[in-house]
Amino acid sequence: MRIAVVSLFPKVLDCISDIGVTGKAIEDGLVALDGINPRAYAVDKHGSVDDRPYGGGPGMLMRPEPLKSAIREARQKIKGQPKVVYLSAQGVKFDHEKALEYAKLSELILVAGRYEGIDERLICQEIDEELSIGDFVLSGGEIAALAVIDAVVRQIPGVLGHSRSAIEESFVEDLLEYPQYTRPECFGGEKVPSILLSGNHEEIRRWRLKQALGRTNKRRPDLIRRRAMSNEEYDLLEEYIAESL
Ligand code: 4H7
Repeated sequence: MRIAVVSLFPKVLDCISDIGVTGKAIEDGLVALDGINPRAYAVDKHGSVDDRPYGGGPGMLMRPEPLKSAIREARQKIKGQPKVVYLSAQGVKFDHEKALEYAKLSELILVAGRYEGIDERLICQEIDEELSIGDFVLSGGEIAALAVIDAVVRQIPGVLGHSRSAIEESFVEDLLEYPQYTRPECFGGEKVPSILLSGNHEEIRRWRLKQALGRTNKRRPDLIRRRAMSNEEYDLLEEYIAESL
């Protein structure tokens, strides 16, 4: 997969190209990541990339000409038929399903806005989808782009090892993760739940499923509601609720 990020601060890409799962995916040649800076395509002698909004009001907007040239350059650079995505709080919500959808693409361009955003005509002319990583405001689209790249790259076949892919499946099931423990057995006066030391794999599986159901029900009732539950799961959730009263 070839990914280009159009940003006034392409250096932020170092955060994911140098380390971890994303860094390894690039190293292994599964992902190519490029930053394109609109500053390089400024049309005036001062290199300005912002301007005042028509109609007045606070703040500045990104000038459309350098941004359009940068997106065109990104299209040239990564070739193929890229999906062009603009990160903004006005976008459709990014989630696991979207990550799977994007992971199937072979070319992706992410446009990170600064100032108060971009000219609406540029959105019409160049952007295929406006995408939001959540209901909050960021100072720029870069951090949203990084989050999307990280989540998408993990879903590209071959990026995660087999055992890690299996663990990943859990969110596909619409459940939050169960609590986890490592050594020492007693920490800050609290013991590891004894069932996890029992070696009884069937009981451990049931305990973990029960915890996952219980905390999903408590923290994300929206996820529980849209989920079909087996009889076992229904019983385990009932037990969890009864025990937490
Ligand atoms: C587009 C338009 C994404 C992008 C405006 C980006 C939240 C998300 C941005 C703006 C983003 C998200 C610029 C408006 C900075 C606010 C202070 C960049 N914020 N900004 N202003 N939820 N900000 O995905």
